[in-house]
Amino acid sequence: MPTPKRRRCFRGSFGSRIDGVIPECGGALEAPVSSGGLLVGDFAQQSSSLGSIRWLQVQSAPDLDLHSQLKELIPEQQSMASNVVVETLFSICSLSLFQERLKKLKSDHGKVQLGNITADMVIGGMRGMTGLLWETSLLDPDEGIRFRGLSIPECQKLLPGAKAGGEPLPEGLLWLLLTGKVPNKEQADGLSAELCNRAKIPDHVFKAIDALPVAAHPMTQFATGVMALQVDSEFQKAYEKGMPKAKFWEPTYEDSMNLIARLPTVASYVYRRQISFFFLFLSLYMLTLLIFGDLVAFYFIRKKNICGLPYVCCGILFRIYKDGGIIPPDNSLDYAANFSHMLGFDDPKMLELMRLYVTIHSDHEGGNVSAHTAHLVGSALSDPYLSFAAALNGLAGPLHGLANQEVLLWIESLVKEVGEDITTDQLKDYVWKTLKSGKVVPGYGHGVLRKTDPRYTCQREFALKHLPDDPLFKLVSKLYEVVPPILTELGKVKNPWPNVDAHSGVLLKYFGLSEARYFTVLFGVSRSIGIGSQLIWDRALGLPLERPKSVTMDWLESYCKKAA
Ligand code: AMX
Repeated sequence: MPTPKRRRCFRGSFGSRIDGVIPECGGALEAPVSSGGLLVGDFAQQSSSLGSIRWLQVQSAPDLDLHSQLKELIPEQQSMASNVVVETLFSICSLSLFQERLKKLKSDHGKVQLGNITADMVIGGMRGMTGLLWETSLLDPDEGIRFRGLSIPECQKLLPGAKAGGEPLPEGLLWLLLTGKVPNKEQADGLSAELCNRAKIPDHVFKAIDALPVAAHPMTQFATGVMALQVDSEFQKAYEKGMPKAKFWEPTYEDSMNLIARLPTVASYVYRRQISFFFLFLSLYMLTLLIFGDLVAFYFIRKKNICGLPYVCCGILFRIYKDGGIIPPDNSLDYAANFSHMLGFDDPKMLELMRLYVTIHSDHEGGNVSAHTAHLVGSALSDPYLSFAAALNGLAGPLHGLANQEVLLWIESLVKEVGEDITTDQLKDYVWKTLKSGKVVPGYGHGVLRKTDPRYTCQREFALKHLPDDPLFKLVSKLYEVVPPILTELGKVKNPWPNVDAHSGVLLKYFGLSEARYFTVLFGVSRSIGIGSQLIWDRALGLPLERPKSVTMDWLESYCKKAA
């Protein structure tokens, strides 16, 4: 294999150079992106707020595929660091540096305190308690997410798009999350092709989904599909046969890549089998009309007797939403475009939206419910399918991923109640009514963020570019003015600003994807990219079983009394 052209620079927490050949480590973000594998964008990754590591992002060498790049990064000898040869290897091999760093961190600084754990934190859902390693992304309360050091605007600028200046390809982000390097277009395209090749779904997966009623929530259907995919887990097979710990990452890589590749097909199957209740009702009426005549049909509908034969017939006739049947993949398309195509949306702007959507929803550091769940379950050496299915069940909660569904339903009920031409006062009344009824304003607030979510901002920019006159977009913009002051006035909300979910629904609806109950599935497909990448690193770094300590109220009370 030819030696890759690559330049790297690592700096340890103490400013010392660990490896690399670039003396001028503070390079330019503005460097033009070129194809061909030379360094395109050397720039210092923003150091974490803890000031741990600065890692220069470099474009990947063109002559290595993703697996080879990872294989080069991840040595097989993680657990043999005392061996001199391996130590030498560590010094030239970047992932070895991570492993060595981790070991050194533990041995040199294992006792350093990262903050005080207060009783508030224990009672309050562990907010602000640093307790997880998550390599792929880091969330700053004010600035928002950085994927391997890159902010969303930087990703939009540096990651390859389907066309020049277009939205980033999620394949590029996957590459970035896994390797820490910005891929070139050729590498991103190669990864698209690899994901296509991995996207074959065994028939039992569809049968498992079909066993559920079509009215089951799409997230239930989706998680069922993921559990059915687990039958093919490479990790489980390899673990049953027996493999050294240093090898764990390899079948985890296979499973994660297969999972990411297969999810769009499973998710679009779930979408295409959704019944539109309007169509169901219409079909029921028409069929009953056909069989029993006008009056009987009227009787059925009045009595809402939609069980039995008419229901089954209509279910068969209209079980597929948009009556298009299952759309096969188009392997000439990239990951997000193919997903959109399989859902039934081929408008080039919708394809761009899907690229942006999948990219920005992919990862949000490790503490959020879905990411943390996957990390926790994976720490028991449950394979990526099991870990990700668990994550999906967390994502399906209304305070987390289901918020995108809630936002559109909330906006639609507002429009139904007041109309699209709504005054600011009417909007304020509606928000207060929501709060007074004991509900949260969906799409606003966050467990970590304290400013407007940059994922909201980039969707807003997309809307300003592609659908500036859409009435629902205008309504979303108006809500941006009205909601934060009201939430601030409540006095208890720590972040009155919109999050990612406040915007996504109206964009999807604009392009025809209007079934709000389905939205969280899209979020789930995207989240597999971050979760899958981190699971590979969890196993590569040999991270242990997660097992925090819990206490009882009695224990906490008596401890606090003694401490006072
Ligand atoms: N509307 C009404 N009340 C809100 C609120 C909102 N949007 N956001 C926070 N609050 C309330 C909380 O319910 C809490 O009330 P309580 O003390 O009576 O229980 C109080 O303000 C303090 O909460 P917080 O510390 O500001 O937030 P948190 O970390 O406890 O919760 C979140 C964060 C996201 C669950 C919350 O802001 C919320 O419920 N938002 C609406 C749902 C939503 O949009 N979720 C999506 C988040 C992003 C994602 O994961 N996809």
